[in-house]
Amino acid sequence: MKEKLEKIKENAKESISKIQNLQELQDLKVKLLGKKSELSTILKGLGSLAAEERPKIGSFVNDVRNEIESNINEAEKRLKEKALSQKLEKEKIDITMPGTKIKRGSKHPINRVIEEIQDLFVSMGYDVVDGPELETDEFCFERLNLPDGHPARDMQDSFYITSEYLLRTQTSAVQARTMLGNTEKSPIRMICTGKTYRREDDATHSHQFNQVEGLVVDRKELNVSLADLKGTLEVFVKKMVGEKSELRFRPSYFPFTEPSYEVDVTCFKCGGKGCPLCKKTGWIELLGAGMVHPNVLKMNGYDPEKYAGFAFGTGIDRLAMFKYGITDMRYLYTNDVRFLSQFDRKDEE
Ligand code: FA5
Repeated sequence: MKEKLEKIKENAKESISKIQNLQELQDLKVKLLGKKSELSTILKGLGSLAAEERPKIGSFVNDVRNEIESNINEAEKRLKEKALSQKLEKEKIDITMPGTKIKRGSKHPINRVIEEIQDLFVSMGYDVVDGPELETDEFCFERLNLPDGHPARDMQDSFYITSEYLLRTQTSAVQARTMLGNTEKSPIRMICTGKTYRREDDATHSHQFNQVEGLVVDRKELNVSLADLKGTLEVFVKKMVGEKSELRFRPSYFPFTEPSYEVDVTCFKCGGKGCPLCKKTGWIELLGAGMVHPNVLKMNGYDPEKYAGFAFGTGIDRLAMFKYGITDMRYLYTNDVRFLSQFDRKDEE
């Protein structure tokens, strides 16, 4: 019997040493130590042995069992380590490989300029107000002293949706809305930035563009004057285009202001010497402005005997062109990443 057990032990040792994976080891364990194994059969048969043989053989069977178990445990440990190192080898990461660059978006130059304008005027105590892009003829023209048939309507080629509704041609529409909406008729100091639309399309004109409108209305005795308008526009333009730029007020015509001016600024390219961009004049037209027309005050609920105001408006796209030296307005709307990425975190530099 002892020989038989010795043989079982030796065979088990050899089989265990040949095992290559944990599943095979598990199957072998069942075969060697399970209920149907040779060892279990011997244990079950101990009762038929002579009484003096039984303890000796019993203890030998246990020794063999312990040894097989310890061989299995060792093999298990070895195979687990092997499996782990195989897994690590397979999942190895080359930390010296260059990473994938994640491209970051950037603020659109128009939005940068809008934010800068809003910050400046808020710091001077202005409110930032909004108005609809789909506007009525009433607010875009009539309440701005431009009745139906007025020749100045031809100055802005409009996109009419119906005979009553159009895509606003100017943010001046928000002037009328603000005055009319202010039921308390308290002083107004507001700017409005937003999209505007006209039937135009070339290097300096887009069918969709952005304007900023400014409006100040206060009691007449406070002397809201052209000097205030001039001072305000000087701060505005110098901040946006550069401290060295000078302003020139040219008498002009807008139906909603009287007197009206077009405001030119020294050419950002040649500094006023004259170049092809400014058509050798040294000046570039930037803004429309003037004192709010008494008719506009009256039509929108302010008594022109008691109130006075000034208004100004300019194209934000044109400001962005000056600020960043962009030569064609259409670049601003083609969404070309090669163009847009040049403005990546420009103002953080
Ligand atoms: C006006 O729109 C007046 N509402 C401005 C104003 C406001 C005058 C308050 C007086 C008081 P104008 O049509 O000139 O004015 O346009 C103002 C600016 O908008 C222009 O100087 C230009 O910068 C910009 N602009 C006009 N048309 C276009 C266009 N098609 N594409 C891009 N910018 C444009």
